[in-house]
Amino acid sequence: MSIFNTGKSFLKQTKVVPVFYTITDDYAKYAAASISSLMRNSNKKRFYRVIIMYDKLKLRNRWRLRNMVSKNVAIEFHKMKYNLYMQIIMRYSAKRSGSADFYARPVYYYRAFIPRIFFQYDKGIYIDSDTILKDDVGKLYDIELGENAVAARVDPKVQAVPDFVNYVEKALGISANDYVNSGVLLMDLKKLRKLHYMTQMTDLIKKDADLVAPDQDYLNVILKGQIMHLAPEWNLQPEGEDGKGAKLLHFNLSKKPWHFDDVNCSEDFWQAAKGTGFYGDLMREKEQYTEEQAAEDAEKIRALIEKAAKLAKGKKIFE
Ligand SMILES: [Mn+2]
Repeated sequence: MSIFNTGKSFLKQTKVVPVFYTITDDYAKYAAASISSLMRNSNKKRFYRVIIMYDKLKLRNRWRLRNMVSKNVAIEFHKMKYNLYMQIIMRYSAKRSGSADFYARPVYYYRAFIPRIFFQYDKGIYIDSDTILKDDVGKLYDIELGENAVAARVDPKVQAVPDFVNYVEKALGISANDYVNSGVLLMDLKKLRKLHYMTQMTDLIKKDADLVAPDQDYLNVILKGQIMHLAPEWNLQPEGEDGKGAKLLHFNLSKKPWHFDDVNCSEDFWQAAKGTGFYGDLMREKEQYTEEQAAEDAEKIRALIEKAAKLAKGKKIFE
C-alpha cells in the first residue's frame, strides 16, 4: 500500500460508497471543494471512499487532498497505467487540440476505466470536479438502476442550444430528450464490465471521428437505451437554472465561480472551498482571471457550437 492510501482498507467493500474523481493538477483545487462538500453532507453512519484517478499529480496536491480524510470518508489515489487503452486515448487526445476540442484531454476518459480497474465494486459513482454536493451522495448511490447500465441527467445545456440538439440527433442519432450529461454518473459496474464498455469505447475512438464532447458522446452512443434518467437535482446546473432543491450543483461549461463574481450559487462553492487547503489557490485564480481569458473561454464555446452545427449537416457519425 502506498503512503498516500489512508489505511481504511478494513472497510468492507460492499458497505462502502465508492465515489470517483478524475483529475489533473489544475483540477485538484476544484475537486477539493467538491470533496469537502461531499464530506459535509455525508451520512455520519455510513462509510465513503473517494478514489482520485490521475496520471500526473504533484506530490503537494496529493498531500493536500489526502489530508482531507475524515472519520467516515477515506481518500485514495489511483495512478493510471499506460496500458493499451490509455495509449489509444492519449494518441487520440493529442491529435485533437483545436479551439473547439477542449473536451479532448485524456482525463475526460478516465471514468470509462472505472469498471475495468475496480473489480471489487459492483456499483460506483463518478463526479466531475466542478461540482458541489448539497445532499448525501449515499442517496444517489442507493438509487436502483434496474436493467440500466448507468444513470445520468438529460443534458440541459444541449437542450438549450438548437445546434447541439441538431448535432446529437442527426450526427449521433440520439434524441436530445435522451442525451445525457456525463458529469455525474451512477454506474452499474458489473453491467459495464459485461458490456465491455472500455473496449467498445476504444473501438469507436479508433475510428478517429471528430466529435463535440467525445467522452460524453461515446457514452451516449454506446449505452443508448440503457441509461436511466437522473432527477435534475442530482446534476443541477446553476448557469441558467435555479439552485433551489439542488442535491448536487454542477458548474458546467463556462460560468465558473472561481472565475466570475456573478455566478448563481457561487456562495455554495466558496463555502466548501474554505475548509480545504486550496482556498488561497482558488482566490488567486479568480483574481488572476483576465478579460482576455474570459473572451478566450467564450470563443471556445462559440467554436464548439459552430462545430456542432457543421457536424449536424454531415452524415450520421457511427452507423
Ligand atoms: Mn463539468
